[in-house]
Amino acid sequence: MTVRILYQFPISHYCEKSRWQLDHKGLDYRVRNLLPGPHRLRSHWLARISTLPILRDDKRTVGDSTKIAYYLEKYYPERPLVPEDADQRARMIELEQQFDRIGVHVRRWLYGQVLNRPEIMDAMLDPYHLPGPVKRALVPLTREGVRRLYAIKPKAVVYSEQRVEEGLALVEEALAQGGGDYLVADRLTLADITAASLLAPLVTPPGTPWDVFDESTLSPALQKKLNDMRERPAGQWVLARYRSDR
Ligand SMILES: N[C@@H](CCC(=O)N[C@@H](CS)C(=O)NCC(=O)O)C(=O)O
Repeated sequence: MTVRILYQFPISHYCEKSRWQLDHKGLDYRVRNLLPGPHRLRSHWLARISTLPILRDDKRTVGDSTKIAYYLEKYYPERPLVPEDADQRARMIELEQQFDRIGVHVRRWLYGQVLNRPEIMDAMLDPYHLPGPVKRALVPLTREGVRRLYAIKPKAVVYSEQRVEEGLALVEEALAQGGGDYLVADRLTLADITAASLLAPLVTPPGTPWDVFDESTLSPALQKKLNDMRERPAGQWVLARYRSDR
């Protein structure tokens, strides 16, 4: 039997991208949640990188959600996510790369708004069922680690907000060009999974790891911003993809 393990952080939208693809293909896998920070020992040992997701597929190990994506398409071609048509394929590859870059800005902008909220640290640390004193000791370390690692600084957060806007606009342009439910073809592709999973933390589809806030407790300005994102066509599209394809 093939041993297939996805090393991940449950809250990571890049890990969600790989989970979605594995689920779409109906491949059996187990997830192994690594503790943020110490995860680097394992990730370097497994794939010589510091980020998750990393997929172990029997004897092969692949790190990075995009590399995992093309690896899975190559070795598990059933329910393909790469179009056969050459023009559509080229467009899909381009969009996948663009949304992959936007994912960094989604993360920075959102952490810029909510990193101090306890729900974020709960979502990051609760999967590990740590004893209370250990969790309490890790909360400030993890929060400051995230702040440093992802450059959660006022200027950078403002810049990321613009890039998030561009990401949402890109979904709307692609949909207007194609005229259907999907970004490049008349069915789900890797571009859709990448865009929907990397934008999902903005619109928190029900049941996803980002659905952790009682939004009425957020500032009125942030509530309005999140509502606007959810209501515009790109936000509605992400929610529709979660309802129909996830
Ligand atoms: N390009 C990478 C990005 C993955 C990524 O940024 N993962 C974050 C979590 S969202 C991570 O592992 N951060 C921990 C670190 O950098 O130490 C991919 O697509 O897999």
